[in-house]
Amino acid sequence: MTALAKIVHTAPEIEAEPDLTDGFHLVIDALKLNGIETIYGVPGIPITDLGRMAQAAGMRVVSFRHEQHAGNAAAIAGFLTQKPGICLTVSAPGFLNGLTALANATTNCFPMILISGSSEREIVDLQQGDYEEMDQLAIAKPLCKAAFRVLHAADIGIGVARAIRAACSGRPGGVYLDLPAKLFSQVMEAEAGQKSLVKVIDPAPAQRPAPEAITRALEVLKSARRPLIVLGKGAAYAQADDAIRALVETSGIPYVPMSMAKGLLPDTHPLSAGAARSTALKDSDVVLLIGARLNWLLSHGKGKSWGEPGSTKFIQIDIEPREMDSNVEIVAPVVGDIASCVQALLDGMGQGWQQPPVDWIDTLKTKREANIAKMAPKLMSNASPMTFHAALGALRTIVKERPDAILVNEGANTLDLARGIIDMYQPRKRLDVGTWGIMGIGMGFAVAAAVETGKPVLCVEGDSAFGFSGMEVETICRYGLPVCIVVFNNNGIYRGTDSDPTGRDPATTVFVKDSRYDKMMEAFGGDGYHVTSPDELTRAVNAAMDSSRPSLINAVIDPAAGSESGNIGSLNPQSGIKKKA
Ligand code: ADP
Ligand code: TPW
Ligand code: MG
Repeated sequence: MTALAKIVHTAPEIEAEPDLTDGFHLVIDALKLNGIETIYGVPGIPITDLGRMAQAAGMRVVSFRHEQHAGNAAAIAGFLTQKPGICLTVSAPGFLNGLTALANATTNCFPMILISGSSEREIVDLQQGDYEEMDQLAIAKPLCKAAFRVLHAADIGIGVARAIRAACSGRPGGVYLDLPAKLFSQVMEAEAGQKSLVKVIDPAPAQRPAPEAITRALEVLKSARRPLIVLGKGAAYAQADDAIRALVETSGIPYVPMSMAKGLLPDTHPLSAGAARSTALKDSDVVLLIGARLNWLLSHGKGKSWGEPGSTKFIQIDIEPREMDSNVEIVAPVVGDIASCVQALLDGMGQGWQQPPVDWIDTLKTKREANIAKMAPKLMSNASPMTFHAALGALRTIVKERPDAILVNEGANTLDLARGIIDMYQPRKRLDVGTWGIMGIGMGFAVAAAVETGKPVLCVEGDSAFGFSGMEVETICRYGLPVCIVVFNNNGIYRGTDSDPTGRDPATTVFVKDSRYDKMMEAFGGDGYHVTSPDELTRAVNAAMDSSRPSLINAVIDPAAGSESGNIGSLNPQSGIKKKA
């Protein structure tokens, strides 16, 4: 049989079959053609082979334990690299697990593509109960920037190209790409397949601001007595680091960084007003927003945080024209990409630029120094159990000594206090809960930060926050990533001291007392540490980071030290029913 088959196959009169390709290979080729080298996901029908083949084709495929964390990894990969991060999931439940991350990416303006396999259209549309049946495209649409479905292998190139362009151009965001199971096995001629692929040229084209917008902005800025620059995570994303630094230093205008913009200029920069934030916002008369929205994080640009109504004029640089006037009037909208807009402002300032009045700079400097001095003793406390401040004082020194490490941070007190206490020195080194204040980004962000940058990662996690993605310590161990997790273990959410008034159950905000999160890391072969003092914490973090091994430090924090909701307790509604005296 074998010999005959061979003869038949090699017989000259039989035409050689053309080389073939299929949906699986075309998806991989389309991503690779566009410089995408990493996929974050969870395997299963119908995308198991896609992951295998991508790995075989030299792509990095990072398999998670839950899609939400793979999605968060993809989202932050997008933020760090300006290329859309890819998350790959199975149909309905896997897709839904990834969707939270896609919506969060869109909310934060991170470019990301969620690629999900889906069930048979004919069955789904007639609601006949297919395996993991769901109209995924319809569900994704309102939650992301754009959503596409590809039905024919010949359209994969265009589908991927559209997804990339939608994710990266203008205001970046999350894109959903629906790939029905049948697509993957569709076959076509390899040559035609290659020709159908599209390399996206200039996925995020420069958008230069109108010259009159720049003139207007400079006029307003010149009129200021107490000007302020607010740098947001859009400014960090834009990778216009040198131009932004030059703008701050040439203009001599003090700046306040939003959380993920910390480090764009070092927090120790003389023009940093971060430690005098309240005074800076309240007393400024002209504010230049660069890649920061006037949302809740900036008190919507009005109210107590901003001084007398109408006393602050806003200039705003943003790529999204509809962002202008979203909360208050923007007297000088500058629509364009941050690199071009900042450069245009710098060019317009020219030689004769007048620095802001000295008394304004001095006011902020005095306030900053007073706030730093007030904080200093708390950071040095050796009390046992540790306070948040004492533990963060130790970590602040470590980050100063290791400025290229990436800091991932989530929790309530653990987040708000770390943001204020830990100075950052380099751009895009602080990754956190972003616009939604979402818990659960920790391990996904940590994995992608390590994979995309090759730098060491330090995660500072509330014990509740860590629990949202804690199972991914196995992923961190499996891939051997240089991630050091510090769990601030105060036995609960905000505090570990609540009790159920009826005495029946644990309070809703507390966890098992004195848990040993370090043992979770040891379970998968990583290193666990258990510390109760700032000195022990310092030694453990240094040892962990020197080893470059997956490590988890269980840092015991005083259960009574935290406050409800961290710094945003004012957003917590209180019962309208007054208690009887
Ligand atoms: P933060 O939370 O740090 O204040 P936001 O997420 O609210 O930051 O704002 C980021 C803003 O940056 C968004 O309005 C987004 O449109 C904008 N943005 C993102 N990338 C760019 C870019 N390259 N050029 C201009 N604006 C950008
Ligand atoms: C997806 C609500 C905000 S902060 C937090 C929760 C549950 C945890 C705070 O406890 P933690 O920090 O991490 O121990 P600490 O230091 O104050 O004790 N679900 C989601 N997102 C949010 N924001 C919540 C719930 C929340
Ligand atoms: Mg806690």
